[in-house]
Amino acid sequence: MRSWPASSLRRLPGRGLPVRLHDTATRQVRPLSPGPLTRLYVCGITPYDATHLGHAATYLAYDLLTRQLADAGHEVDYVQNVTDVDDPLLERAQREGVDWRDLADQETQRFREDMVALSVLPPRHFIGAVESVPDIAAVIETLAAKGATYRLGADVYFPVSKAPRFGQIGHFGYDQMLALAAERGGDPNRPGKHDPLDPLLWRAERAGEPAWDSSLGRGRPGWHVECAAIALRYLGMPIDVQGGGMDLVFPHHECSAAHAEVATGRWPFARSYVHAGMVRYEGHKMSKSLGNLVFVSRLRADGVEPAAIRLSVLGRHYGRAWEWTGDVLDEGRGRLRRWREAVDRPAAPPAHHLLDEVRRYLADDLDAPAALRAIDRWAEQARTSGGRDPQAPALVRDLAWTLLGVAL
Ligand code: 5CA
Ligand code: ZN
Repeated sequence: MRSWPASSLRRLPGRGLPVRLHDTATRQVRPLSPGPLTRLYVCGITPYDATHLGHAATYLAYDLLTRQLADAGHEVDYVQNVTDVDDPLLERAQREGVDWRDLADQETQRFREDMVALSVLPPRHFIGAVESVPDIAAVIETLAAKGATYRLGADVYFPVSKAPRFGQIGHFGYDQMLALAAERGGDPNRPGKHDPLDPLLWRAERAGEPAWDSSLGRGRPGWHVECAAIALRYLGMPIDVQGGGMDLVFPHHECSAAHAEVATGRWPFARSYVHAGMVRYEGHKMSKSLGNLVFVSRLRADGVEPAAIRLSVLGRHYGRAWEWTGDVLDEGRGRLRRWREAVDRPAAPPAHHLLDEVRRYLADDLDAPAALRAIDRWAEQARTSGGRDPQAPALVRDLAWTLLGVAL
């Protein structure tokens, strides 16, 4: 699939610090220590509705990560998928009487436009499930050759008993895993499964559903093996970071990692599993299935500046859940206005120390709220006591753009 255009970064004096991130599997904030090339895989959208603020917050978290890695001198090989065939997309298309392909194309395009507006750096590879069907089928064949598949009717399942580390990413108890699988696209109650948690690898063709020919028979791929196959094909193992929202810890990331580890006979699939907190709205997780959504495109159409949306989101730590409200947006707008007033001055307080401080906070598990407060203090000082450094406004403009993606 086509990715979206990148906006260019500006060079900052000095260099960013090594990044530390919270890893769900070890439950620790740990150094990433990637090689010159950082391999990042982030789970992308299922394109049946427009980008909401929850999606935006998740992609902004990895955008922030990409910016810090680039500032620290790493090249980032970033892959993001698009689940352009799956149950919720097919159900929505059917309900609205549109072709599922048209719905997916249209919503994927809207997502690209929202990402460009929000200055989110593009993945190097933006890969759909449909274009990956042969790669996915190949991974399932490898699993079959290793005895790690079984048939239920014409469908193909993965026995979690073949994955020795299954459960070690999310650390959930068995009953919790059952409940989460039922809630998030699994079928624990289907009779005949070896273990209720076994995920579907290949769904044989059903009347009225899209299907592709493969050595497994005509059908379509399961969800978790989609991400395993795309990550293996475009990045290889181990990847440095597997990213996505907290709702993907189980079963999605647990199962993708299990597929990849059993297929390759190596582990870990990812050195770090990094998860963004859920954005809530009106008291519940913002979600397409609940319908309590605030769309990025709606805010933009209402005249809200993307930089204000970014600042609103970056004012919350990526790893924690938070609630979207009008106050959150007002805070982002107010901040943007105060920062712009400060950088519009001919001179301001020196900002080299501020750059160090912002780099330090962002390298420490992407602590954007602390970085924003540091810039607030500098802007407040500029307002109350002026300052005499004629280069400082340009430096703050550059650091806000390059490290935070905020155009001042
Ligand atoms: N296509 C799959 C991943 S392979 C999927 O989960 N698609 S999605 O459209 O439902 O979500 C896209 C991304 O946004 C995922 O990383 C998901 O974890 C994240 N996300 C969804 N809802 C929220 C929310 N309310 N807050 C934060 N992130 C969210
Ligand atoms: Zn995924």
